[in-house]
Amino acid sequence: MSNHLFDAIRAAAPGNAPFIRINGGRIWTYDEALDLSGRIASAIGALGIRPGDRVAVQVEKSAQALILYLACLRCGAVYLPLNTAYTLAELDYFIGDAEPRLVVVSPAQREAVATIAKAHGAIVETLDADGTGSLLDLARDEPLDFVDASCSPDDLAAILYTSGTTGRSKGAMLTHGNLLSNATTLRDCWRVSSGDRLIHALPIFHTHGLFVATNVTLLAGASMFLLSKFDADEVVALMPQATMLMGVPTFYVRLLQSRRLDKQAVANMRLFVSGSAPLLAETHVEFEKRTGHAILERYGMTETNMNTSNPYDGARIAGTVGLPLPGVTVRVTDPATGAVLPPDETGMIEIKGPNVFKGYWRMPEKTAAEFTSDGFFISGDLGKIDTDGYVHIVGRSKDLVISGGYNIYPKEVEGEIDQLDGVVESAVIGVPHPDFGEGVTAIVVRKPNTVLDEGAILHALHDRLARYKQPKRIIFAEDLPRNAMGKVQKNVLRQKYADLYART
Ligand code: MCA
Ligand code: AMP
Repeated sequence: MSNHLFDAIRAAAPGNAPFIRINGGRIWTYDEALDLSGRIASAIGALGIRPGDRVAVQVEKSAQALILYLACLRCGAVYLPLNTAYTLAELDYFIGDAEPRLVVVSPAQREAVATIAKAHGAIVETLDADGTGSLLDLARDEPLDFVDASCSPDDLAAILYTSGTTGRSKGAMLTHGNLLSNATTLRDCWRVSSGDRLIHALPIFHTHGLFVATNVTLLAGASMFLLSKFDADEVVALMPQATMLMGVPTFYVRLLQSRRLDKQAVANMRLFVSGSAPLLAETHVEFEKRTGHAILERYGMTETNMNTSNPYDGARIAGTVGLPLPGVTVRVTDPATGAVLPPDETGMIEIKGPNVFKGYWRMPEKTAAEFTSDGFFISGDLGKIDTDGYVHIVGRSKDLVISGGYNIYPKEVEGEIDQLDGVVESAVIGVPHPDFGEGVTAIVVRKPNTVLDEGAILHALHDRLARYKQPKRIIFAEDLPRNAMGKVQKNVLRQKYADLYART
């Protein structure tokens, strides 16, 4: 019996060497982490979870939470991580759509989530930020000799929900083969080895923190400092003991605001990686000036894992996302005709390779619509490939805001605002924000004589939308600009409010 991804993780695990270092706390060796993953896998099996069943997990970041991910791989369950910022209303959708057999939440959430879970036929267990909880209680008495489920490259390892451009969020189905091939490629391209120590300050419910950071560390037998969240001072203080950092652009913007960041602080660091949102060229340039390190920018998506990366050796060019990864084909096509465009011409970025997902969970039509007839995934990102082969992202054809590395789907926010009494309509846009890259902003048209203000709208959204999706500003307007077809011209609004969050 072989388990495609976990066998590779096990083979790379350097026994008694450290895997997870909790800052100021305990060290988990590989042996300890793998032992506990076996016990949790056993406990999950005893709860009746079978290969292919979904296990939804909305828990704070901890070593045990990462070990739970490994446990799911080992028992062939499909791991479904959920942002801790999601409200109960959002959770209800994910649980209803994915139909997990087991939902793991923090003890404080148990009662509230149990009602939702029960309605969808799922059981609930708990895991707290300190690693305690009912799931770990069950795992404690399980034997160590867990037999891993057999999983082929095509079997599902995880479902990650991604903001949909039409309708609700879609579950991207990632296979063992997708995850193993991409992490192996990144490990090799970025020369990650057992001597590396990664500063892990990303959340573990998205591709970046879960697959890029964690799988690459595991497949290199390296170790990581697991931080509960990003804090610039804490990260700078750790650098002398670490060798790598992976982050979203907001990390680098905030690091540059720390006076402690200088050449001496980074003397032991080997690599700084950025992704999930565009890194401003000025951040790249300023970071290099201050530290001597050129940030390595790469480009990925939930559906595809990583597609391109600036080179480890060779020019890391500011404002580009680098070259297609080995085994991944990237092309740019004319959005109207589908014809492949020559270098330097801008069009739709399309991707093909072992990294590309299996499809959207229970949405065969949506899946088919996102692929070309020759099997390329249509990214929704607009870009070009220059004559040196570097990919440049110049915009998005999908209506999406990326704030601090989190994606926000404007339609979802507009839908919530439009439901409110006194609202005629709304348009949600992203405009430049000095910290988050883009700031979610709502332009709202009110009915005449309505006393609806910014505070009332934000209050109404509080229990409906995760905090990061809520507009940073709400602007009231008489009407929305429309083109001849009646479509709201968001580009006009983006231009009009471009300086809304400008540094003063
Ligand atoms: C927190 N807030 C945010 C965000 N994060 N608002 C907008 N956008 C955000 N990203 C809210 C908080 O709830 C808080 O609200 C207020 O903003 C200020 O919080 P602050 O303390 O500044 O935030 P933080 O806790 O420091 O978090 C900022 C962060 C964090 C460190 C940038 O958002 C983060 O870790 N982002 C990484 C996301 C990520 O991993 N993306 C990868 C997705 P209030 O105080 O009013 O309650 S994977 C992906 O995109 C693809 C596949 C790829 O290529 O990697
Ligand atoms: P997600 O929905 O989390 O999968 O986000 C994927 C999207 O993030 C991509 O389609 C891009 O629009 C964006 N993205 C990821 N990495 C980069 C990058 N390095 N530069 C610009 N955009 C990026």
